[in-house]
Amino acid sequence: MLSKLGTSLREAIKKFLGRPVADELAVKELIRDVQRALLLADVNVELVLKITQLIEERALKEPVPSGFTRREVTLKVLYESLVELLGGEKQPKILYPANESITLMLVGVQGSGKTTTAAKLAWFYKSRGYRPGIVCADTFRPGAYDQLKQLALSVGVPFYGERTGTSTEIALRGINELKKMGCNVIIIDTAGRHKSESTLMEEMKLLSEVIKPSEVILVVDATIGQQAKVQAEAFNNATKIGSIIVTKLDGAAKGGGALSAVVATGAQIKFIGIGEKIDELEIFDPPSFVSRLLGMGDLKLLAERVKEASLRGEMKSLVTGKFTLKDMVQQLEGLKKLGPLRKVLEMIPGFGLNLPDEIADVAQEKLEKWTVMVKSMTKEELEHPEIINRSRMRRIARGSGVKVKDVKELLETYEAMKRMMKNLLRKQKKGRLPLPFKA
Ligand SMILES: Nc1nc2c(ncn2[C@@H]2O[C@H](COP(=O)(O)OP(=O)(O)OP(=O)(O)O)[C@@H](O)[C@H]2O)c(=O)[nH]1
Ligand SMILES: [Mg+2]
Repeated sequence: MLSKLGTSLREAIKKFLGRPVADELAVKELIRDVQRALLLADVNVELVLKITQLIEERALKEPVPSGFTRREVTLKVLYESLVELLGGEKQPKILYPANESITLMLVGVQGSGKTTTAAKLAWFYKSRGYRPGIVCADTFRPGAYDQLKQLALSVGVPFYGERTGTSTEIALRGINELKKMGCNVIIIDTAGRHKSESTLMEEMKLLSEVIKPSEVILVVDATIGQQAKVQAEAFNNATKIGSIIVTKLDGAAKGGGALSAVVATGAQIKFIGIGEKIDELEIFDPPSFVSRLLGMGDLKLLAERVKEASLRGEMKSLVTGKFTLKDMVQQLEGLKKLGPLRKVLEMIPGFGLNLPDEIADVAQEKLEKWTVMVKSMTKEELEHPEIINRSRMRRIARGSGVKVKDVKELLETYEAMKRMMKNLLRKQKKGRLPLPFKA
């Protein structure tokens, strides 16, 4: 699967690891190799430039937490960026409550793999205890009915089709019949062949309006590379695409291009097809996909460890340091760099839960405002915020171009944070504090 891209990325990493130091030169060389690998896999040029520029910046600038090296931070950044390029960490919705009856309508151009995928999906859901059924709503291609019926038989799931008639009526009757038989995942295969592309789109639009499926799934052939974007957009204009299945990733030299192009449209890839056989369908999970691609299962782990270590560093000074107003603003800034604050804090057991919402959700603009306010305070005010009375507040507000209530809010947040720190310290003394603080 994407073996060529995998090989060239692995070679780039090997070369990078062989360098005596991970300096700017080495990072630049790695970036160039990654660029070449992605371009060869037909990833869009602009996309490649954007992502590699980001990798370079982050690899050279991100602080190296103690116990780690620049080399490891660079690999972590490379891993994270590739995951992002392929859709990030968001998990697609695959499983449904058993008491829900869902209909999945597959659409796509001819030969993209809809019929095969319909059978693969039936097999997937059947082996997870669902009761799938398949409807053939392809009335265009002679042989579509028999192909699907045969496949349904081999999977061992109910099939509904009619040799003549209109797709909308057949689909409606099919859904009804299969529901009566107790099916809870109904998969509808549609035509890919048509008089023209516009009549195909019209039929899909009509069909989706009539049967109102739980989800329209676009099936795209990976061998077309970045052209997948055009297809995704065209279908999305006709009927709202819920998610995408990319087929034929086995051996597709342009697979990386297809995946990233689809992701760039904002669509979510649910499954990938990796062969002609019925069980050659996989849930698409960018983190594990990238780990496998790079041939380093532990890269994901490394990324997490680096993140945790920098977090620990930030948190430690937050908890143990003399906690002034200035510290608070600086620390919050530091934490924010590691990711969305709430998410970062959630990673620390026992911390996320206690955190007041106003701190966890603090927006970037607010932090910037706070930074300016802190700069308008005197040294004395910073060390002893309790002396900040109304007139001092007015002066600080004027000096930093904010309202008095903003200054008040900063002070209140500081108080809340300080209280929480005290609690944490107390717990730490009692030895009840979770791991990150003990280090
Ligand atoms: N290697 C490989 N072949 C696949 C995969 N998925 C589908 N195919 C093959 O692609 C060809 C076309 O698949 P179909 O499922 O008939 O495609 P379709 O979209 O239904 O085509 P039309 O009904 O003509 O629109 C078949 O030979 C399948 O075996 C895959 O993941 N890997
Ligand atoms: Mg078909």
